[in-house]
Amino acid sequence: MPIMFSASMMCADYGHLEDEVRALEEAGVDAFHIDIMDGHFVRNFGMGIHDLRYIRSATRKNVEAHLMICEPLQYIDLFAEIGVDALYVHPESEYQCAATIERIIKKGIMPAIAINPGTSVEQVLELLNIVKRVLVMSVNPGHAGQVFLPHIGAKIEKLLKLGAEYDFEVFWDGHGSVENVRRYASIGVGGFVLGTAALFGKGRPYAEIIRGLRGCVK
Ligand code: S6P
Ligand code: MG
Repeated sequence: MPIMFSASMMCADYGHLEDEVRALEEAGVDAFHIDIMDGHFVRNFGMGIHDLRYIRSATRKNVEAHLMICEPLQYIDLFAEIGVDALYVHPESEYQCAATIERIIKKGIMPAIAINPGTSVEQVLELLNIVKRVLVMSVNPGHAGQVFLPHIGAKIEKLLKLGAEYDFEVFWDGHGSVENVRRYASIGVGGFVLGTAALFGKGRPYAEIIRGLRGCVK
């Protein structure tokens, strides 16, 4: 399976969002990653519904929303109406995460969880039965441009072993550097969210960067 690269749009240049979407599409990113934050679940305000709606209207590529918000169940229908392809919810964000995942499945959206550096595989084990993707946060959620926490390597290895048994893919979010992409793609991580570590603000064309990343995961 080819490795999937998602562009973390909170790192994009908002003064030229349309150009950014076009350039990233032409560069060959597989999906647009939209970080939605509510100022409670994480101490930041990331992207909002208007950003998501615009990016959805601007591309035919997959659009995935990473919900860093408290109690996301009440908003799943809204995200379905906007037309997202995948939804990542945090099990830490509500008591009945399985019910939220059920709702996501019912709406025909790819069900996925994102797990914080402080959350163990054992804490989310039952949810692995009903999700198709697990996004491992290698930084605490809320901000781009952080240093990654190496202890998540052991969690990734555990999840990769369980992936075949439970039928889900393992993706990476947070400091997706060239080095981390090379290393973790080689052991089975199927996709990476790319922010400032590898893709944005580098002063090089996105197409050249994505070509380089694809070259290093062959
Ligand atoms: C963090 C968010 C991420 C970041 C992305 C930034 O809360 O979920 O999607 O935007 O990981 O990447 P980088 O390379 O700047 O750490
Ligand atoms: Mg994210």
